[in-house]
Amino acid sequence: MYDPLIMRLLLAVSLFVGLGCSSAPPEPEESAGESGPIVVEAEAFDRQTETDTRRWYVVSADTQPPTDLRDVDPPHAELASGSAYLEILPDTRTNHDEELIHGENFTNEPGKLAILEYDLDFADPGRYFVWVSAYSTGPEDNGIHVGLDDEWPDSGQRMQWCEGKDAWTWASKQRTEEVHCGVPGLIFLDVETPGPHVVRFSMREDGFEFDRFALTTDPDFDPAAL
Ligand SMILES: [Ca+2]
Ligand SMILES: [Ca+2]
Ligand SMILES: [Ca+2]
Repeated sequence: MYDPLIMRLLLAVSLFVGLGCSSAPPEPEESAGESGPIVVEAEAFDRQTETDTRRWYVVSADTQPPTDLRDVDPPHAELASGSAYLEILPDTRTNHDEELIHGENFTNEPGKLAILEYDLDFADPGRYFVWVSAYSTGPEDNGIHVGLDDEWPDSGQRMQWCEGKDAWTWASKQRTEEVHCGVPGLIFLDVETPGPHVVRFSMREDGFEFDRFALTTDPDFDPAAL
C-alpha cells in the first residue's frame, strides 16, 4: 500500500517543479478560473468505506489484488501515472450476457458501494469540473460517481467512458438517458467555502480502473496538458 502522505509530498514536489519550469510569469489569481488544476493520484486515497461487497485494490508492479477475486483482464500499471492505480474487485459483470445484480456488481445510486475518500484543501471556492483517468476494456467497467463531503449531487453521478478503450483515458462526461456515452461539461462539484473538504468517489460498475483525477475551475480544461 502506498503511503498517502508520501504520495501527497511527491505530488506537491512535482507541482512545484512544474510551476518552476513554466516560462510564463506568475499571474495573480484574480479568479478561481485562473488557478491551475488540482491533480491527485487515485492510489493516494485517505480512506475507503462501504467495502463489504466490493472494494478498491491497489495494482502496481509490487502490489496485486488477491488472486481469488475475479478479474478477466491483465494489469495495466506499467503505463499508469505513478505506475499504480486502483481497481474495484471482484468484477463479476464484464459484458451484457453476465447477470446484472443491483447493489452488487452495479449501482446507479452514488455513495452505496466502495467509497474512496480524499482529504483536500481548497484555496478557492468555486465550481470544479471533475476529470478522471480510467482504463476500460469492456462495456461494464466504465462508470463511477463522484461527490463532495456528505453530498452526492446530480452533477457527480454516472461519469461515463466510451471512447479510449484499452488505454488510460481522461474523461469528464455524464451518462444521460439520451446520451449513454456521456455529455461533456455536466460533471462538477460546487465548493462553497475555501479550506478542507472531502472528495469522494463511489462505484457504479465493478472492474473500474482508476489512475488519477483532476479538479479544475476551467470549463475548457484540456487534460492533454497534464
Ligand atoms: Ca480488470
Ligand atoms: Ca464490471
Ligand atoms: Ca496512479
